[in-house]
Amino acid sequence: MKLSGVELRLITMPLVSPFRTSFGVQTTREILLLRVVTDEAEGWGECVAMSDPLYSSEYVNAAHDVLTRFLIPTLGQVSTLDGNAVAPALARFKGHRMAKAALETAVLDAELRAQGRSMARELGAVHDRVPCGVSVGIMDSIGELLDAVGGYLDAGYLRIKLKIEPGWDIEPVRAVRERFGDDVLLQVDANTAYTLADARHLAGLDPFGLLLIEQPFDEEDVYAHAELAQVIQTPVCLDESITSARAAADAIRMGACQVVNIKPGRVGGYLEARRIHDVCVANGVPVWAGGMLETGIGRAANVALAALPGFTLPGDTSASDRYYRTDITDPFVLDDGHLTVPSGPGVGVTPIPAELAAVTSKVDWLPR
Ligand code: OSB
Ligand code: MG
Repeated sequence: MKLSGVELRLITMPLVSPFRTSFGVQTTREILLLRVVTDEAEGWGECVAMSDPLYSSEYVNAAHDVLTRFLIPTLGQVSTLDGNAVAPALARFKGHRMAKAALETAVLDAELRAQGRSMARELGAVHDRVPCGVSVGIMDSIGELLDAVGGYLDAGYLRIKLKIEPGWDIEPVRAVRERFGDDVLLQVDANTAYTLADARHLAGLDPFGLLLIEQPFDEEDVYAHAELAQVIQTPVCLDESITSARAAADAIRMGACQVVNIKPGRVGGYLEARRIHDVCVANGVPVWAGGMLETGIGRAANVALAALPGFTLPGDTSASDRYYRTDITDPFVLDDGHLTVPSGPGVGVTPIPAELAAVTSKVDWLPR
């Protein structure tokens, strides 16, 4: 393919309810969407960077800047463009994986649409639907948490993930177990809120039969997770620390993770995400699909990835209405706790022009 240009579009979507994690509270989601135009087809990519650099060092305006000044102009120099050509072309620019992932995904989507192939088939999906979990934010009270969890279980979600932080950890887990029983698939996510000095405290989660504890320590503190794994029974899962297939291989070898959360944005794209899946499968490490409050565009690709054989745990692949009253694509709707893997060309969904226009704050067109 030949690149004609890239449209960068900033949208702001209100959340159905505030989402609180150990790093902050969100009431709206600001998102950078890319539309890559080539001589053969168009493709969409959703950048998962958030407004502020609190989950990772990336943030929306930085992604916009690096794409505009470096990544897109460099891609314009690639003579035969396809999904596989993107990462090598951009490799000399350090970091900015979320920005790179969005661009690679949009190019891959264009390539697949031109060929009439689906992202699921391209990645190696083996299921036509995937089981879904939900990420439940930190609440003001245990009562409010139990109402929220009860609502999600009634909606059919097959796994509950509780966000935790110091002061909101053992008691909410105990309360959910007491109210909903030991059969609920339950896990926790600390988003780096603890240090190794909290190891004894975190061992207090052991009696509750959790599937895993996700990223208790700093992104760069990989070895501390290996030490934690020696003193707690709950399996340790990494999210923020896994920035590449190489990082995953190292963490596994170190004993720092018994489970891996795979988020394509965090690792530079779906092709690297698939390599992480392959590394984990080769090491007998189960994986699951994380999420970043995606619109239908990003969600569609995540659901395709989650249909690979190594994704043996339900992911954060929730329905659209977990976060958004109105999605910019046809909404993903839970069916018996599952989402259907899109089978159309590319990611299989396209923004609805009117819905997209309603949430757009800025559009930039970068010709090749
Ligand atoms: O750590 O998985 C995380 C959302 C934003 C940033 C980080 C995380 C999350 C979630 C929600 O837990 C995932 C989702 O439902 O999209
Ligand atoms: Mg996480």
